[in-house]
Amino acid sequence: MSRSESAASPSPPSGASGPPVVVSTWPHGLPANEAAWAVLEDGGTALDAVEAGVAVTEADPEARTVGLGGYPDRTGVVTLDACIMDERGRCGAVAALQDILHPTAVARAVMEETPHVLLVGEGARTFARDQGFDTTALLTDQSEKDWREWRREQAEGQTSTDGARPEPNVEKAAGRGNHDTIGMLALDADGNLSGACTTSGTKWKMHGRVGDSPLIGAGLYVDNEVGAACTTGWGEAIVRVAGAHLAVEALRQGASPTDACRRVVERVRALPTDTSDIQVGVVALTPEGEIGTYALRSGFEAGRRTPDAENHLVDAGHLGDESDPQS
Ligand code: SD4
Repeated sequence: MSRSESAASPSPPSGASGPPVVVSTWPHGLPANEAAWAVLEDGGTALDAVEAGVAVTEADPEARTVGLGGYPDRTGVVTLDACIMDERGRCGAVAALQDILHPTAVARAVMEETPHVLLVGEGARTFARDQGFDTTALLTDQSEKDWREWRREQAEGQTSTDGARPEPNVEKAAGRGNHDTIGMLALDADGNLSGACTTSGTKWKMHGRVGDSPLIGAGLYVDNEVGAACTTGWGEAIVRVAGAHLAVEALRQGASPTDACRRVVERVRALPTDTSDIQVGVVALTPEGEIGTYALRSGFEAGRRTPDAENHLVDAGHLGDESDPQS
């Protein structure tokens, strides 16, 4: 038995409840789920539900790596990544987008109004403005203060630019920290799946850096026949295993949603790079309404709302790691 198998935590129950269902990453997913649930309960589509859900987090200045109030990059600029995908395999995304409060809505406009999938940087911003999106100053006083503090520590040699690499885990008690990306998956009453993923990325990232979150197949993938998956955590690792697509393909091969998510983090663990100081979390949802979630290490939770269960957090199973004090 391998070290990770012997130390792995048990898989949490994820039973199918039937539609509608909404599931999302981290504790801040709970208020986002409520907004998505209101759409689903009203007979709305999964696509509308995920857009409405993640918009709550995008507008929340306390969610420190999503939208308004997100940590800036190392030049002090907040840049946002987001994507959305529906039951027909349609998808849209934006990356390194500045000054727009709801990047997921812009991603949806890319999907619906252009022949493209991904717009980046100034092109994405111009497109958003052309589509009627207002500009918003995304750098809050708190984020600017934190950035100035980080720069001061840099100048004093207390941290290196490796500060752009995330701490291993969330500030679990507060549910806030360096891993606040929201990925959301929904199943509507018609049995259709959609998903969205939105983030300001890792804090103090290089200007122009794009993570997994806006990349279809890495941060999000939806296949109405077999299921949907979204990811959170250190994007460079998730991109390298095409995390969300990997989970969906595992579902296609007959894996349970929990096992499908576990396969992703096992592949991350097997990367030929040091993964001892990163976190990766994965969530999957099937057309039957069964959810699964798994993480590289402890501390990852998913918010889940079903017809049978009020909005609640599900503790993800995780691979064991004796070097991780929190595992
Ligand atoms: C990124 N995956 O930009 C995002 C960050 C994240 O929870 O998910 N944090 O790499």
